[in-house]
Amino acid sequence: WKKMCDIHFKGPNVMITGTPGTGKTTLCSQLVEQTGLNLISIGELAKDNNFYGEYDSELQSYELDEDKVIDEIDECMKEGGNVVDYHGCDFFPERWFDAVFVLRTDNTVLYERLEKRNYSQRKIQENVQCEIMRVVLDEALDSYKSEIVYELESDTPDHMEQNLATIKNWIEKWKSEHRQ
Ligand code: DAT
Repeated sequence: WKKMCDIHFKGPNVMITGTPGTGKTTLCSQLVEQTGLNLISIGELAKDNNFYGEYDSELQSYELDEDKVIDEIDECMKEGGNVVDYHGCDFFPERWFDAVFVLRTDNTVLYERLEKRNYSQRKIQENVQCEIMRVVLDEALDSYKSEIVYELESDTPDHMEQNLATIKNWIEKWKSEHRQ
């Protein structure tokens, strides 16, 4: 009985994280289309519900009201079967996730992607620095057991295809191990 309760009955919860521009949105949209899992984009959720705190002039963006985000999606996460897309991962309850995939991109490639977004030079530099310093990967490794953290290279369309296949395989394996 205890074991049954520990299992997310709709499937695993998967986190897709990485510096802005590494390909989370693109990957997640294909992943949910191909697996039927439920997409939770934390950025969209915050925008739709105005889950914002103070304006951070350094980062040129609003701080996220993390408590409101957690309250809003906790029930859904308890049931399982979700793909969560966000550029940070340290404030979520550790128990939510069965796997955390961290997308990584070469600095030159990332720079070019962010330039196309009309970000200011400062914001581009900050994000590229964040990627060089592997901030999000370290955050994932500090917040979750290393066995569930996977680093995926996301520089080219071929990488995107490979990453999709890797994550889909991981989901199938999880389901077979949990008899779903
Ligand atoms: P994120 O959601 O992490 O900010 P995105 O999915 O919006 O990133 O991708 C940013 C841009 O880069 C978008 O134009 C698609 C492109 N891109 C992302 N991953 C890629 C990859 N592996 N190969 C080629 N282009 C990619």
